[in-house]
Amino acid sequence: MMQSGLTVLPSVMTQPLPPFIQIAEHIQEALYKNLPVVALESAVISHGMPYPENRVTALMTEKIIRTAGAVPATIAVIDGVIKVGLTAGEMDRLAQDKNTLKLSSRDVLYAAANRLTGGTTVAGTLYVCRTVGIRFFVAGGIGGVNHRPEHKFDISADLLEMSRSPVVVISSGYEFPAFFSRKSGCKIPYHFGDIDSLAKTVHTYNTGGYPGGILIANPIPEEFAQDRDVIDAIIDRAIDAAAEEGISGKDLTPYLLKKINTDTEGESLNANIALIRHNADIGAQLAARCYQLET
Ligand code: PSU
Repeated sequence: MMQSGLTVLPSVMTQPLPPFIQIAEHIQEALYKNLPVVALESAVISHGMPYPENRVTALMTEKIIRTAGAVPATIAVIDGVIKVGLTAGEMDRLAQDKNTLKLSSRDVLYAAANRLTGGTTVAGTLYVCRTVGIRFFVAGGIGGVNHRPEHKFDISADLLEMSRSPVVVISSGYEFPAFFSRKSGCKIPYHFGDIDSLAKTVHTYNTGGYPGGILIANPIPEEFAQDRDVIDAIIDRAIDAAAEEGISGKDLTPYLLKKINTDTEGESLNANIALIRHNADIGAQLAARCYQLET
């Protein structure tokens, strides 16, 4: 994973960044001082939720991370500049402008080269985290393998990037916990009941030279969890509709989220907001605890 603990400064401090990557000053300072910085993706703002819930949730998520003792860093590409930390105006633009792009890892530098604007997916955000030395990252959901490969075999770049980025990702899953429901029927290799035991293990990976990332699958809070059979049937119908309309690739997840939200009469959006907030709280506490263990 990342090299060993405290003595290692993030790569941002040891090599100059190209001019098209800009880190907000307070985040640069936090990285320099080795304070816990937690990245946030922005495709969830541009493509994952409707306005104004997307904007409200993004701001609230940053606040939760601050309250839990870490520094939030929302990442996006604005007019060709890869921004680590957004201004309120930039956040507004991503939330409201319907023409922004959804940027996976392969797309981020294309957007930079061509002065485009877009929200970064988990994969796109991980690429930036790796480049600037951010080690913790909170997301709502990750991309996965299309439920039914017979329609169109589709594997999200999120999975590849997580395997090769030395970053701890806190999300409510795709498999294991299954995003809207707390269980998926798939087994998870390790289970942690509290932040301290999780932090000890993450710290050991961080200092032990592990070359890949760690995915922390944090189940959706009980009161917002959907009945698995009910939500699976709704998701199945949405996948069928997508296949009928010829929707695939990067358009699939936004299409499904929208359709599932309509079909659950807004309940899935409430669930999505609740789980992101919960992930932000757990992720920031974990980052803060891991940084304490390093000092
Ligand atoms: N799942 C959600 N909400 C989201 C996404 C996934 O519940 O907003 C977004 C994330 O940005 C994720 C991306 O990284 O979709 C995955 O898209 P794709 O499968 O096209 O890689």
